[in-house]
Amino acid sequence: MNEMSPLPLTREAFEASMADYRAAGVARADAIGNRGPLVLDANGKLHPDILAAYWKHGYYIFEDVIDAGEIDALRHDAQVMIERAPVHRDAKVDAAGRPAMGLDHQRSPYVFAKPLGDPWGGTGQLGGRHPSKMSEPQAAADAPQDVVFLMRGMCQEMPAALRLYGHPEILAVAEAINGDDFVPFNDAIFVKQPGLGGSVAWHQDGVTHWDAPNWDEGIHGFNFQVQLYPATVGNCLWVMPGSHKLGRADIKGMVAANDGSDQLPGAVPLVCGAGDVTIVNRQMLHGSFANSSPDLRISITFGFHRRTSVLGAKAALSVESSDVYDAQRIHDRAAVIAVAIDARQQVFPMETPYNYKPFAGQEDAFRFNEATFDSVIRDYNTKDLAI
Ligand SMILES: O=C(O)CCC(=O)C(=O)O
Repeated sequence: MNEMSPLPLTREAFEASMADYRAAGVARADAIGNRGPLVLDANGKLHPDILAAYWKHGYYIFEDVIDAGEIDALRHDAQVMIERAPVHRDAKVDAAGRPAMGLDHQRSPYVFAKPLGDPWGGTGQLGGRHPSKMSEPQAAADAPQDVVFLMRGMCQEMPAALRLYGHPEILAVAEAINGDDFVPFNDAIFVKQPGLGGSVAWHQDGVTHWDAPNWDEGIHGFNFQVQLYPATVGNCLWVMPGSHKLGRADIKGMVAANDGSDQLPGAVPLVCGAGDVTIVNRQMLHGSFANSSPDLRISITFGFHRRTSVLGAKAALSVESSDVYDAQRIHDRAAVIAVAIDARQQVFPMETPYNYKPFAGQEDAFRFNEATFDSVIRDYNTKDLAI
């Protein structure tokens, strides 16, 4: 006899089922702390206590890094991208009937999910790194067929995001963690619309270096998330503190041992204000639940690696699988940082620009202008360095 699968929970029942888990997670996060201002010393280096706290727990929340004016510009540009998305995943026009954004991009900027759905859990997508499916509460009867879940290509389509990519304090953190020859990974904007946003099943980001002889807790790099709106306990990212040190997690086994529930014990919610910036180690076990809350979350996510982790590595995740990352490929993708630093400087001339060592002395060749937009920024994400 076939077993009947349980009916999906209503939004209300799903919210109720999360209440105790959320309260316990918040208490655990408060006990750990791991949040505060982004403090650089007189030489522009990240404060060693923050760095130690990051390596200990695998994450850190920097409070109030991006000011209100910059957040407004980012919200505006993100909203334009959302409005210009194809009206559903197979459409060529947006909701207003205009040609959708990105039809001329080599990689489509948009990834869709079903309302409150889990597009990756239990599938082989992205190297099969999301082995277990999340709860999928019932969406409202009038929910759209598809919702924007991820947006890619921000440095090409969002002027404010290109400037963010050159943010001096953010890049100082990347240097502190990965060394001054750090290199980019990729970027993606997670859009969690209220009552509609999909879940991101529990996973670890890194896929290539788990069995490397020189494996350590930093070998797969880390991701920033810049929060454009408050990230609440009802819609935020959850992480498992310390899991970046433990090697590959048996996620299916963990869910099975938890009576099949995706409310994995020990995790903490990364509750943030707008303008806060998180760092999360790419070896951390992390995920987010369907956004049944009334609050929008938009998280601009971009990562960086040690150069040694990437040089000579074979492509993984959503990068063309035949690619091998040689010095030229790294240079071409890292040039986005150099151009972003100049794009930022043109708008914030009073700020001291970040000095990106791999491009020291080449600044004039990588000013932000029409020529470098075409040669460096256009379709830059076909050169992502995913591992
Ligand atoms: O923000 C989220 O909901 C998911 C983020 C995530 O999975 C990632 O950055 O790898």
